[in-house]
Amino acid sequence: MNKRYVVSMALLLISMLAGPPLIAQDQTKEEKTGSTPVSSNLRDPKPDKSGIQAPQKRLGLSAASGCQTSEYAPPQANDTTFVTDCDTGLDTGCSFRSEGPLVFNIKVNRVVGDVQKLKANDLISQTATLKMPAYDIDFFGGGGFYNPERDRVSFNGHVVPTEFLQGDDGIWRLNEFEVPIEWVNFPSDPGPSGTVTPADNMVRIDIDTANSEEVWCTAIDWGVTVQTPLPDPPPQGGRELLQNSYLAYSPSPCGRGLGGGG
Ligand SMILES: [Ca+2]
Ligand SMILES: [Ca+2]
Ligand SMILES: [Ca+2]
Repeated sequence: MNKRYVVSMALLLISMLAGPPLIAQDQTKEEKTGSTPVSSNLRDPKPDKSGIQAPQKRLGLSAASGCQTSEYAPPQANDTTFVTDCDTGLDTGCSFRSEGPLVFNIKVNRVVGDVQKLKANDLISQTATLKMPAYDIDFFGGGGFYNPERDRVSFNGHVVPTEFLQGDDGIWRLNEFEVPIEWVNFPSDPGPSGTVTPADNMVRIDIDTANSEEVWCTAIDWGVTVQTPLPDPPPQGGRELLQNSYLAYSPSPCGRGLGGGG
């Protein structure tokens, strides 16, 4: 047995033990996932003509989580935090422009009275915070072939100051926008024996505003508006103003001494 024969037998044995080449496995994987891999991030894949939905269309955690479709749980609602988790424009699956705009309503059920007066006396925050988890915002996508994803956010008809949703390919991102407190619709005072009718606050997302062709899709899980809670106890000289202006409606039974003198 010569030396060359031993070496070639050894090489044959090694190649048999190593199994099929890794490259072949990767190709098989890519063929299964379809034409354009999402990771290329040139554009979002659309549902094909057979009605089979693109991977992004199937959002959602377990059924046990109700309307929650992102990993961000909505905050607990209270008398300064107003939450909408289920609405027609929410939990839609990744939606393109022709499936939008995404519109949902945050109901505010707290009467505050004269916002300008409260603001002038530092008894209410200057701004409210609008929060929402947004899915798959390809803010840096397009690879030079298409404009990146620009989804415009409006609150009660006003475009929010920073205008667009932020995020990245294939992930949820919690977005926050500061809006002037005057943009928030509060319910009107129903009087001492009346019932508060919650005020509608409309959030609208115009999808993929930077491309003429439909390139990008997105989804929203929930929306929230938050105001800074009123000071408790009210500052010097503030109590009378609060009693006159910040009405008695409070779902919490603990009573903060803000009763509207009914
Ligand atoms: Ca994407
Ligand atoms: Ca997208
Ligand atoms: Ca939801």
